[in-house]
Amino acid sequence: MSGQPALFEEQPTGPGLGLTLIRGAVGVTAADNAFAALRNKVAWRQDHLKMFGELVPVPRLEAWVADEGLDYTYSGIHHDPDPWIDELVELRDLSSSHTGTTFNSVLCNLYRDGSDGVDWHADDEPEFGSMPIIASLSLGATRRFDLQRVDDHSIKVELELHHGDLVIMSGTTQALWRHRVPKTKKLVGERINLTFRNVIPNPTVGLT
Ligand SMILES: O=C(O)CCC(=O)C(=O)O
Ligand SMILES: [Mn+2]
Repeated sequence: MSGQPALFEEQPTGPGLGLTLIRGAVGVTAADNAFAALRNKVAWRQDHLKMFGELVPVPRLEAWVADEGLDYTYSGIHHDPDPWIDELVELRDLSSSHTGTTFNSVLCNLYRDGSDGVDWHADDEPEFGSMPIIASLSLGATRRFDLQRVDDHSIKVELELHHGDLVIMSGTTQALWRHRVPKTKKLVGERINLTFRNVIPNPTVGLT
């Protein structure tokens, strides 16, 4: 035995789906340490969504960490980024080594229990470009991750994401598919998910 974590690569397929799943991209001990550090150090905050004129809390805690000067709107709110911390830099660079691309930002989600989740959506904001490569790293409790074609909900992929698994979404995944982490009645512990993204800075900035 080499002591290296076992890497199992899976490639779920579907029309227009660009998805690679690397099981155990982060080994168990490193994933345990990363979870504990991020749980403590990330400035987790509760955001709210406006629904039918009322502000409702989103069912998870979030943080947006990025290079200085980038900004982003999520959950309907415009955010200035929090600064990078060492553990996120390390996981960002590990994710980059799997995609062969660089990331200048990460959206961090903390699902406290089964009543937290994220509803159907695509990460298709214009600031990510038309065919974004997004690397999504899971730490902590196992949760389901569902994808379905936007134009035909019967075309779907359902995955269980475990501690240390890395999902890479690319190509037309954000344009033609949507994804979610469903709430569950099962007793589940805390889960942290990091989605590394590359924000293309506003191209008009600096132009005269
Ligand atoms: O928690 C996950 O696995 C997915 C999170 C997600 O889709 C997002 O942050 O945009
Ligand atoms: Mn997403």
